Amino acid sequence: MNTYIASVLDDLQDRYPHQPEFLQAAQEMLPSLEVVFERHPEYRDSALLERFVEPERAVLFRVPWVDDGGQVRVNRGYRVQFSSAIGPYKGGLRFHPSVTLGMLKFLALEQTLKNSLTGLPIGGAKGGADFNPRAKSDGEVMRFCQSFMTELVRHIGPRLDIPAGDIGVGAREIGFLFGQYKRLVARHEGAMTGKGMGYGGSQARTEATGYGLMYLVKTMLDNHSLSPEGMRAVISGSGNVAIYAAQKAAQMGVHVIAMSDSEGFILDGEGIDLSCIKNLKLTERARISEYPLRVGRGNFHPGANGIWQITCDLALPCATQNELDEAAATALIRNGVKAVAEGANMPATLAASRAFQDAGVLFMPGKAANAGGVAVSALEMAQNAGFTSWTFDKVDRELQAVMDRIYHRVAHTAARYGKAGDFILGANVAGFLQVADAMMAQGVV
Ligand code: NDP
Ligand code: 2IT
Repeated sequence: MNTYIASVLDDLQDRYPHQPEFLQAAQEMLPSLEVVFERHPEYRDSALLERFVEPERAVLFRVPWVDDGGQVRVNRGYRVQFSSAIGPYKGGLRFHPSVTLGMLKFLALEQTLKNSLTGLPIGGAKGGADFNPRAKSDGEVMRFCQSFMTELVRHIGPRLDIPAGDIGVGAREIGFLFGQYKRLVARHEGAMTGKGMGYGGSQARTEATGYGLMYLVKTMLDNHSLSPEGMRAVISGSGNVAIYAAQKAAQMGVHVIAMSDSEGFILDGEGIDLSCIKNLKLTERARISEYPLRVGRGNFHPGANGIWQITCDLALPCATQNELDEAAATALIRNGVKAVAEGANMPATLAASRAFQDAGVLFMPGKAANAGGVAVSALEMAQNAGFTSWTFDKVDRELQAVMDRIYHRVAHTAARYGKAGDFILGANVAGFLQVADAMMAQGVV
């Protein structure tokens, strides 16, 4: 590795030893940029990489709230505003007990390059709290969201920073958060995306990440003389991304035979009954283990990671980071997987993604594959700013066009830098170049 990049990575390791996910994301990203720094010595002269790897701003705040028993609880809330080089800060909020500043720095760094890849004018951010919405009443979730927004409101706005959903933040949470935002600023404005259709949301935002993932997978397969039709797919997770990836996959003739949640996976050789999954996970907030009882077929297996032992053509990790390790990758390769595309952010470990590439398996990293969600968020911002709303078909067409452009941008960049087929390098370089050029144009800020 080039000594400049190695020294920036070493510095990060010394400074942030307690932020393993952030270091992992930097280790995946920075080596790809070697080819860029060889061609652009001026970047180094202006310490571009040292500036790029530090968030422009990160806020950390306490979130006090009262549970149904009258007890006062305290969580930690965050917003990491990583880069505003190409547009206002944009990225989701995650509510999960595992959330830390380091995790959100990794997600905000990924988001910065992802948002750049969409070709839309959005910078990168991420936020959230170590709050677990599971098993909380609607009233408790509402009070938590109101307290969280009472602080966050100082840091966001339609031209400043526009949060959205992520793990643990869906339609219910966005509604409560937006309601409190509106009450505090006394304006109905597009400071959040993923809003409900009746109050400023966009058609197709709910479906966008999963649908976009499958649009990009289809383009990738088409460009390698393959077709999704008739393929068997395994999709981890059963949340927003996984459900709509499964729905679009089924529409494309893919047989989705397995899905999961954090406790285990279901295998149904006849094809997953998605209406049952939607009822269980979205409406009832129940466990996926109930699926076999409800539909009268399929089996539940405890342990989420076992899903990667299933023989399939297409593997779509759509749950969380580091859910697919090297052993899982080896099993998938041995069982003949043809393509892997990340619906989640960094679900494959570094060793797993290298194993796929070494074995000649098509591998598309999350910052390209799951960019459809934030792309439609940007379209929601455009609709809000224009006081208008577009039809489902219009948004869906735009989404398909964005995903098609992303695939070609990633593939062409990899080829242009002498690494045809290396979509990790293609995505990192293509995403970085636009941010870097914007930073150079704006001086030392
Ligand atoms: P949801 O909260 O809707 O669903 C998350 C799913 O992943 C659930 O099935 C959950 O299981 C499972 N899961 C969560 N944590 C773990 C864990 N530690 N181990 C195993 N399984 C886990 O989130 P989303 O579908 O929105 O997000 C999924 C992934 O996609 C995340 O990586 C997110 O960052 C990424 N993403 C999301 C976008 C969006 O628009 N929502 C856009 C782009 C990427 P359980 O029900 O048991 O908790
Ligand atoms: O990881 C992601 O891209 C998201 N959670 C969506 C972000 C957004 O602003 O729509």
